[in-house]
Amino acid sequence: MGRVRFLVATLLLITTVLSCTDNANKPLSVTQNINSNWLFKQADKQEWMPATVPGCVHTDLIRNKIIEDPFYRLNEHDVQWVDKKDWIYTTYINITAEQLQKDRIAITFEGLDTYTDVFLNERKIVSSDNMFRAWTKEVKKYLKKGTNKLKIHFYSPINKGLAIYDSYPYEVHSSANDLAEIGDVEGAKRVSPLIRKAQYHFGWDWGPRLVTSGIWKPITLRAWDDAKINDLHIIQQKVDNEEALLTAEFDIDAEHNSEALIEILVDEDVLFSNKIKTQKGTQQYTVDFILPHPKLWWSNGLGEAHLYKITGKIITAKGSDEISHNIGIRTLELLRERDKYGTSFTFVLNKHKVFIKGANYIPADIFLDRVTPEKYEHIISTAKQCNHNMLRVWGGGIYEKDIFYDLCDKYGILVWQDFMFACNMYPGDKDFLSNVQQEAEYNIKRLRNHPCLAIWCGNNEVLAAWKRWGWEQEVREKNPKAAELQWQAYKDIFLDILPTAVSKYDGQRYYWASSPQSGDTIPVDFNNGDDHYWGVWWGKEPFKNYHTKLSRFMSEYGFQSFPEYKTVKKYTNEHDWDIYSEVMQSHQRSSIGNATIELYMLREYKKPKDFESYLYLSQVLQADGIRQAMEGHRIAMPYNMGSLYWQINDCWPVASWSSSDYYGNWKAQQYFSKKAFKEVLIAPRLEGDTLFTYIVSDRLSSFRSKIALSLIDFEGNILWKKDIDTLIESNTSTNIFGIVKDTLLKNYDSRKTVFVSSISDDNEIISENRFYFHPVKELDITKPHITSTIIKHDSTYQISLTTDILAKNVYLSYNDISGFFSDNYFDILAGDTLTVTFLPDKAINTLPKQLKITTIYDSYDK
Ligand code: BMA
Repeated sequence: MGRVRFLVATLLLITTVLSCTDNANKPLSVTQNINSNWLFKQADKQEWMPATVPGCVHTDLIRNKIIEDPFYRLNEHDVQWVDKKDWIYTTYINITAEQLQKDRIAITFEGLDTYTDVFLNERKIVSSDNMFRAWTKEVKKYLKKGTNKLKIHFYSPINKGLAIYDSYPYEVHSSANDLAEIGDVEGAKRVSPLIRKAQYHFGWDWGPRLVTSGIWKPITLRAWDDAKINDLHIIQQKVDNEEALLTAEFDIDAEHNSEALIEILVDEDVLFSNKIKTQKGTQQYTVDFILPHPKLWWSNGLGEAHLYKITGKIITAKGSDEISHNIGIRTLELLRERDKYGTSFTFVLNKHKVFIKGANYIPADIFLDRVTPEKYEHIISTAKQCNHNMLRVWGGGIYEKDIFYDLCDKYGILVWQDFMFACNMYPGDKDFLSNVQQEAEYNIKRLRNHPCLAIWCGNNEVLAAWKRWGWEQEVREKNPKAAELQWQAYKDIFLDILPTAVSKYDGQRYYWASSPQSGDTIPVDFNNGDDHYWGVWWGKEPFKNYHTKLSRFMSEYGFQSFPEYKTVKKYTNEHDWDIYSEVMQSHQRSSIGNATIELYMLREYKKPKDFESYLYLSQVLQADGIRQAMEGHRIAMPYNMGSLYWQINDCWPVASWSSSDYYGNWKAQQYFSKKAFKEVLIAPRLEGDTLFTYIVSDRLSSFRSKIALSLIDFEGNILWKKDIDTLIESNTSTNIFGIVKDTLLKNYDSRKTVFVSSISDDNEIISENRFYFHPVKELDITKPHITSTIIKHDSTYQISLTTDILAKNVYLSYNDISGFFSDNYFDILAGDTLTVTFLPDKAINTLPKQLKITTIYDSYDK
């Protein structure tokens, strides 16, 4: 492999003979998608059926009516046989004489799930054993003009796993997330850690057990002449407002010792062009270039996420080849500096310390082929609308598809990227480690050009499980040697192979070995590193502990709720409408799930009167609890510099910690997150006997604000009032005002009053918040009379609501029309008018008269 470096002091617009010719726009390669005419069958049966590629066996079986929808009621349990079988997929590829005339032809399988042998015209070309890697094979010599047969034999992942399990020298320790019992696996053996396949497929505490097989990403056949760019890496050497000094690293595979031109284009303009000598084989060419006065890329809320399209191109005597990336010019580092508490954990973007607000993300479907571009768009634009600036791609899922990162680039959503390891120990044999090394190399190279990518993290909770959950001791007591080997494997993978790959292929990004941890091999100590705080939920601690159980960066915390009634109806029938029915319990995978929701619910609210009210109240409960966490984390800045709740989405319809359900419906928590994550937050909070009001500002600059505080009774009478004019400094959390609670409430009934706070900039309210002095069940809430007026406005409807007395957690819905309400689950104070926009999913001529309005009062047994 050769390496040539060009140094360009300034940007020159060079036109050369080669680039002027038609060659510049004549592609050297032809790419064919192998996605049509696929058939599949169970390996030991005769009948072929039509298949969809990319796809998976389960969705093909559903389409062919061999199995029923596994999400409906208990159907999941009836389809567990699928993963014990081998499956064969086949198609014919038509090859033309022109294709065969090309110098070279290669086939790429971007994702095979998981164990396969692939045959082209009955000759084996690939054997795969890792769904996270791509497999490329040069196949010119196997192809002929006309039809060519491609056949993929998928081996049962369970049978393959069992073979490894039985021959492995010790049992690799795993968590109960692997639902081997539901899977009816021989001896309930948990094989998931042994297989490089999405761990959530084997079950999780929010997911079904559906262990898929299939062609989950595209297959392409590429024929080319002369040269091909294998890879283009844009490295940002130095960035400031004056200029960005960039390096483009080309990895080029050339056919001949010859001459060619390489070019860099920025937003279609040629910025650099130079002749090179190609040598047969792979070579690296490195070009330094400057972008003057770059527009910087900012995360959501701080500015525009500006992207430059940067193209690297090679032009030869026969044509050209190119790769383009959307590049955001920015500096980004994780600042870990000593301070009086320990070590900071602060993301610094373009020299600005960013408070991270966002969520954990899991794969958006158990069947990955169902995650359409629209679904990605919906989730990531939800994150944007709700003022998130980061999503964590959690380690039990997949390295996401390119579109996920493209959308995060576009919407300014930073990505915390786990490597795909979660809640299990992992094998340490040579083959496994080499497989992991190649998986890391492939995915780092695939993702490293994305400006959204903020950090690589080795795993989810493996260190915590080993060191804090008692795994190490448990294993050591049974088999000290096995404990030693598993810890060695941990160190090999997470402290050697992965960080080495990150520094080699993506040297500018931070690597963090495990989430949570305080340092390599050091479990959480709260003053260093990140934390997953589960005292609320698992520990049954009260929500108010979110304000005191803090760390430097909260990368997980959460509370469950049920999805809305419409969603529940899709997977149940009316006999199931009890949270403890078999079906509802089966769509609840946390071992303490429904009972824990109920426990917390009865602390805060009165017993719901029926099933539908149960679902509604669970959402209000979750939303209000998690709101307290978000506010607590933000108030605690700069000690704490991040708040990622668990979890933004679901992979099937289920009771879970998600803020939006499987169908993308916003739960109450999604709406509450939008308010709690606003760039400026006002938050009243009781500390001891004093009610304080905090202002948190994420703004880049200071501003003059007007703060209005009042005590109001549920009939709308103002009992006490205070206005404050003050300057809010940029990027701060400030305690702006405090009053002793008993002084404030001296003459009033605390069960009938609410503390109301708002902050305005230029006479526009930018954040408002309420504080109630009791749990909701103790408030003196009576029946509100709410009047609504609805006005059509283009394709949306403006709904204005007023009430005679406090209406708590107003939930709007239509029985027969689905659509999106701009706000929901909100409180309306007596005398206030609140306007919400309704956008129906499909165009409608008239709205049904009956807008359904539910409040806390309606949900109780009277
Ligand atoms: C965290 C996650 C997941 C899990 C969630 C809820 O620990 O990393 O493993 O689903 O908690 O229990």
